[in-house]
Amino acid sequence: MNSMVKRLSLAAIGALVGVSMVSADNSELEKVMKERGLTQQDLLAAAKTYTPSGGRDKYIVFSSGGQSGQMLVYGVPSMRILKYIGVFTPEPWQGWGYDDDTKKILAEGKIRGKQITWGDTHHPALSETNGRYDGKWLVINDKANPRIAVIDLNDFVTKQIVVNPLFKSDHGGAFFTPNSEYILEACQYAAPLDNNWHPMSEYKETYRGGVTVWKFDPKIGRILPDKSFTIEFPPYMQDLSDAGKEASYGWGFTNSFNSEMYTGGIEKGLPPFEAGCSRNDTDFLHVYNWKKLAELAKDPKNVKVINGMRVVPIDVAVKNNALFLIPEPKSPHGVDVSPDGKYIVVCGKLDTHATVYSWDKIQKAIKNKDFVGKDPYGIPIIDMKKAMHCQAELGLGPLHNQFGKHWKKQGEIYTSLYVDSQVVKWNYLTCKVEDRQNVNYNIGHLCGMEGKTEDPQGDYIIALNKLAIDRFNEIGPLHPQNHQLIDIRGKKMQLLYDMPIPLGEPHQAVAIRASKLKPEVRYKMGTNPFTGKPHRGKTLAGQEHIERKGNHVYVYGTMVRSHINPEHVNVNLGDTVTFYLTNLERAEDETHGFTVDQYNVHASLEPGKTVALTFKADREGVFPYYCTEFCSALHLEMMGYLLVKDPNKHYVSAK
Ligand code: K7E
Ligand code: RUQ
Ligand code: CUA
Repeated sequence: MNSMVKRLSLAAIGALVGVSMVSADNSELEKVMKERGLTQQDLLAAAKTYTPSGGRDKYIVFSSGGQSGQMLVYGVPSMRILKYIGVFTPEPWQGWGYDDDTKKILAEGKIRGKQITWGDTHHPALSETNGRYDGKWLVINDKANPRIAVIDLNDFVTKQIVVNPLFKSDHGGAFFTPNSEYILEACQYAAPLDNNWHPMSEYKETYRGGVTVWKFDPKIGRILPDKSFTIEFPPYMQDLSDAGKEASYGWGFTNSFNSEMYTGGIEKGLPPFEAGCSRNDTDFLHVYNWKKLAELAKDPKNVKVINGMRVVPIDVAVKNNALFLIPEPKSPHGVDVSPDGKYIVVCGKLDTHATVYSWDKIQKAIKNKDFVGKDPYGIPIIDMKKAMHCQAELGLGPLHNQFGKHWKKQGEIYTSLYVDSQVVKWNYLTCKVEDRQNVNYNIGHLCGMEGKTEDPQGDYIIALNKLAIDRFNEIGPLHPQNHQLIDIRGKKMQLLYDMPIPLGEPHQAVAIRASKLKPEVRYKMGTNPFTGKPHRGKTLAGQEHIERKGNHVYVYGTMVRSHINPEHVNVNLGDTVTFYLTNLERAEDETHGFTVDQYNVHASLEPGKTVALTFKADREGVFPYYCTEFCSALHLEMMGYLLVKDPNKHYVSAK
């Protein structure tokens, strides 16, 4: 270890950790530092992230859970994981996918009749009012099975899943427009928008990309599919998107790669996709006026309806000056609009630059018709030189951007470099690089504190790294991902903390000030969280009973420390059984869980919640049911029996 550790002045440590220390503490601190090999820098980092018991975080991060199809929630700067949210995938603790009401939400995500039980979540977005996070709703996309889910930040529960009826994969969403009027969802891999077979040889004629503009009602927090539409794009492969704001309000920006419209085919002796897709020096940034297109889409003359969704064809968008292309360096990935909407920053995986476009210049170019031609689909291509503000030489593999607090005067922006494994701080007004921070390793997205809103908070950047390699204890060939917290308050960035993410690849995360979130701690008694209304099975103390309607037995039950009422339920083999259960607790965090052994049902009953569990009593026998949360000293006594009797069998009494 270095000599700095050994000979660290005690006064310096005191100053560092911000306490005046008595000498006994000093020797203790020195001892710990020595034992654990900690440097002065480490102590400072610890002091910046350590949160004493009962402490709170300044920011809350909502991270994609990648292939888990879930989301995770953690605090900053402590980097403590607070919650997993079941979204596209069953999550047993929350009963997500194991009780009737959550099964219904998961079933909304069926694609052409098939229940899909996994998701590849990429991009979460928080609802906005005037371009600022309002802390009400959270949405996330599933790339593999193009769907958008809506999560209610009143209880952090998924309330809606909407399937894109046209795309076969999506990537460049979900992104809210500045007043949460719409959610943008861009296609990724071009495919026929209908559900029919079309050969690869007809790629240019029948394969398409696009952006679905989902109408969102911020009052009720639901996507309204009937009021949504899709803008047809050529069969370039669309990538990330961002919504314009302030100066560029009403417009959307979506990157694409494969402007070659390459279709591959090694079996035909053609180069593989990755070679064929990146032959051109430039790809296209799609610039479209969603506001105007939303108006146009109201007239049936302007749309074709495919799989029940209105689609604005390319020629209609072009004719109405609502769709343009701008060349961008090849293989672009992230596109991020500055807080005032005046600049659009594009990063290309195969280019060492970030390209800054000026919205002013784009508008002028459109007005003066500074086009270099049209693409094969008739979309005007804006002259790149006329639209560009500057280019910054950043390094290898720039992917994504986030804005800092001093964006306005100093153009403060942070960009991830995938190949170089760095975060670069630079100035998007001058295109000058200011600082670099190595990360471990191969960063994808980075997450600023409200760093993509009109009001970036600065403070921290989180590097969302793809590889952890040697950062943690060995746990076999599959490593966790590594989220690294970086302090950006000083002139130089300082790496503070490594957090392993063992859930899936969290492509993107969004952070909000914790003070903006006001979640409930209990439901109004007997609530169905998915309707917000009293549950059909709501049962209060004294109302417990069992009802039979034909072959269906309904149990109206309650749970409260430390009793399940009723305690015995007798049914016949082959009956359908529905347990309605209400948690009568008012005390914070007095959650009960409920299962019937061997029947694959489970529910989480937070205070005030009513759940429904329906299953077929298809096996004879005696099945204990019990509370699955250790809720009191008499928790193990919180149980009962389901007795399933075969009515056609003659039982001999044992007595
Ligand atoms: Cu860069 Cu899907 Cu946003 Cu992964 S994407 S990193
Ligand atoms: S026990 S009901 Cu092993 Cu303490 Cu958990
Ligand atoms: Cu209720 Cu254990």
